[in-house]
Amino acid sequence: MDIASTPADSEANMQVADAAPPPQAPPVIHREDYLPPAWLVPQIALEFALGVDETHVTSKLSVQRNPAGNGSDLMRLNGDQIAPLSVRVDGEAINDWRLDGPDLLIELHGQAHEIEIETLIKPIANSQLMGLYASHGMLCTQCEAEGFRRITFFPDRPDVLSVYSVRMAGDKAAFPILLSNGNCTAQGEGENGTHWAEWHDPWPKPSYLFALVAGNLVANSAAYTTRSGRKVALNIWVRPGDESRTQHALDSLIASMKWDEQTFGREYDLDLFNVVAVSDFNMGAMENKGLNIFNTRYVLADPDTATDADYDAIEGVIGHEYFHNWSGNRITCRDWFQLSLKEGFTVLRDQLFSADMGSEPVKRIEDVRVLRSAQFPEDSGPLAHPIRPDSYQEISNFYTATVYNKGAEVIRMMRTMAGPERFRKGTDLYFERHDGEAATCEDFIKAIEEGAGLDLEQFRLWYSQAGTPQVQVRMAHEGDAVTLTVSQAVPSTPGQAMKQPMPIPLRIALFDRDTASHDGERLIILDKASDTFRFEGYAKAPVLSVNRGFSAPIALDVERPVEDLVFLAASDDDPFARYEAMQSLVVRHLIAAVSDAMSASAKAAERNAVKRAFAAVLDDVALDDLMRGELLMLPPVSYLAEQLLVADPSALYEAREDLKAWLGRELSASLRALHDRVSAIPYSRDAGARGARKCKAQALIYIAAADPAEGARRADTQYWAADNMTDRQSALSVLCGLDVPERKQALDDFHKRYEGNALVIDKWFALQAGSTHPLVLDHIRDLALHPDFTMSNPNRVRALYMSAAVNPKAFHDAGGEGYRTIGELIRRLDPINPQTAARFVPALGRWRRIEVERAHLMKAELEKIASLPDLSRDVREQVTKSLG
Ligand code: 0A1
Ligand code: ZN
Repeated sequence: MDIASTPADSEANMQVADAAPPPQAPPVIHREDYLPPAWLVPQIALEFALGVDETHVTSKLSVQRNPAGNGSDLMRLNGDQIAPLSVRVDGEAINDWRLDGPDLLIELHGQAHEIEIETLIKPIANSQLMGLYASHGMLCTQCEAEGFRRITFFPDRPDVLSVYSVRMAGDKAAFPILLSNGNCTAQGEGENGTHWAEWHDPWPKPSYLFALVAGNLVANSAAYTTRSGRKVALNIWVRPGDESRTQHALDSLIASMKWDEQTFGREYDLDLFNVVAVSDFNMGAMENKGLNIFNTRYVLADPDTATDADYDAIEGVIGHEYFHNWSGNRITCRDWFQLSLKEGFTVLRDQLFSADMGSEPVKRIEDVRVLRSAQFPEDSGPLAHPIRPDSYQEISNFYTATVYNKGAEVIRMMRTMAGPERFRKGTDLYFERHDGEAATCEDFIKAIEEGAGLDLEQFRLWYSQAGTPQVQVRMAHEGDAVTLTVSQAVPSTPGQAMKQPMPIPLRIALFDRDTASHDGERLIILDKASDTFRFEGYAKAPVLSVNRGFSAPIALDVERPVEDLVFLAASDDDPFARYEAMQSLVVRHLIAAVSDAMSASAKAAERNAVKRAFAAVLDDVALDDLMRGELLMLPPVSYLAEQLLVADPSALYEAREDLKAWLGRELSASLRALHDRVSAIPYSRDAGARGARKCKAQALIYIAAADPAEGARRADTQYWAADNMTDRQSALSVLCGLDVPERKQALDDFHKRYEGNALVIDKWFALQAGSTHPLVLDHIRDLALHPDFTMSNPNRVRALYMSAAVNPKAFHDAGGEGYRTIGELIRRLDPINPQTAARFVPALGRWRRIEVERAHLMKAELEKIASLPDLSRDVREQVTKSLG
């Protein structure tokens, strides 16, 4: 559909229609149909008379014909569930406006006009949490992607950039703090206990970056001086009582600002940077210009209530939103198909930042783990799409692991091929060339090509082709030469049956078996369907280490003896490759365990190889504990299932549990010694102590799997002795999976201890719903009826139901109870919060890759959802594609 054009409308002067439009398939929007807007809005002045029940909005737009537009006299102003109270053009009330569905159309004949529109909105009734909504008496906005149109009529598309002036007035007691983008230019007292504030943002921005917050908030503040000497006031705003948990967020913000100056040469551009934490939020956080709005989850932390992983996530998300100031705000997206332009690049930036702040190898492993468990399944299922999609029905459905995480991997490959210095030249050129513009992925690629001196002609396929490339590597050794035969196949995905070969950068090393060393790493680029690479000077067959550092986001099939994997797991000098060798050993063993393809003795030999590799990790004194903890983690069932065309998730789950218990028994002495050693290390936030806690959690898992009584004893001791949430949570997680009396005592204590702290009560729900307890489904049913459960808070919904959906024991229960639970959730949540409801569909959508009996049950749930007449566009799109 032409997103800028104005379809002919015979019903002139139609006023707001109350009746719902007849149900019809939502229109499909195509990337290729992009047209520049006919009208631009260089300036907008907004006035808000604030109230939780009703907020009155007056919007004054200065509009101008777009010289690059199609010359149409019709201006389309998008709306969503709003009605105009009045419309004025150049000061005169007009009534020849009309509605086209939810949008307002106004005919304009001159070159430039002033338009004024009044609307009335009801924040308290806004359960979708898009637009202006109420949360605990506070008012806040969420406008990305298309929320601004729920506040006022506007060309709500990212290529319309405006300078915003905002005035807001409201009851001072209810809303003592009034915030918007940019700088506060004036404020004062009004009548009857009201006050007002005016804000001005000098940087033109699209409507999705508009933000407003009004409420009772307190700030943890600091000052930051940029490298060119600009003094910036920083504030982390939270509800009174939460301020003691904001220091880590503030420290992370300062670190992000410094890092972006040093690493990408990017400096902040306003005198004020506000972050507001809100407990009702659909996503993680939002990069509104100068006024980031965050889910409390990514702001609040102290050792008693937040785990080490929570601390890391806060640092990463604070960095991510801050980095958007350049990759997203100064340069934004021309249209939503270009979402990965800002998201893929910003994820890469936040990954590099976190790596620099902590352990680079551990961060890399964590990022790959997320990619494999969230993005690989997406890429091989019915919702697969390229990082730059070609079409969508509801853009909210495209805030995906593909656009974000694979998007980051694709840009990381450019960086690998260019090297960090040349890559930086490319990003410098991009920022310089497109500053102030709404750009495209193609603009980014061209800037990197020119700035970094790369030829990315064929590489562009990574933007247009979906699916994880399957790469096969075979090594032959003859005389003193090694030949690698490398081939690729990009699988078919919906709408893309045939694929072309893509350039795949592979970092490789050839190890000497005796000295456990290699003669230098090489970068080879496979850009054909199949190719050979020859290396001379190897009298003995070396051990191949390939895709080091996960240099390409691919699935690798390397034929090599199990002994080579044991060797690499113990000796590879690339920490990622070492981790990868461990994972490959486990994956090989578990896939063999659920298939009949291998003899019992061969299976036992593979299992012994896993044990030897684990023993080496436990015994290696040179290894730091953060890395040790990482290497001890077993791959999740979702990743194991990816290896099979059709999987029986319960069989994989059982095999994984069996392996855990067997390793726990076989390595019992070392695991207990590890748990004892790390338990003696006192709490601190330094890497050594964090590593100790990670190992403590892993050791406990294996000990409990092997010997539940010993596991319960140790977990119980750890729970009650804990002086931090990391240890308390890892102990409670183990107790949750055991049928022991200590379980209920600890769970009751946890609830009582943290009553009133929503984020910790979320953990209480998540731990139970994600547990391996035999009665986990009964627990989930009871938790849904718990007085603390509510469908109106996305964090709480995710804590209970997302934990259930990713828990193979609960979700894939043979009787179908797990599928019914998630199906029912989607049906009940859709009318309340469609965006969050739609996020649960992909779990059921994988039915084609699941064994036939379960597949029927999953499909039946999808069909039941599809049969509902009033489904949201969000859920409708995901369900239709999942069934199609
Ligand atoms: N741009 C944000 C993500 C985001 C997208 C949509 C939202 O609507 C509820 C909220 C946030 C980011 O990448 O952080
Ligand atoms: Zn982002």
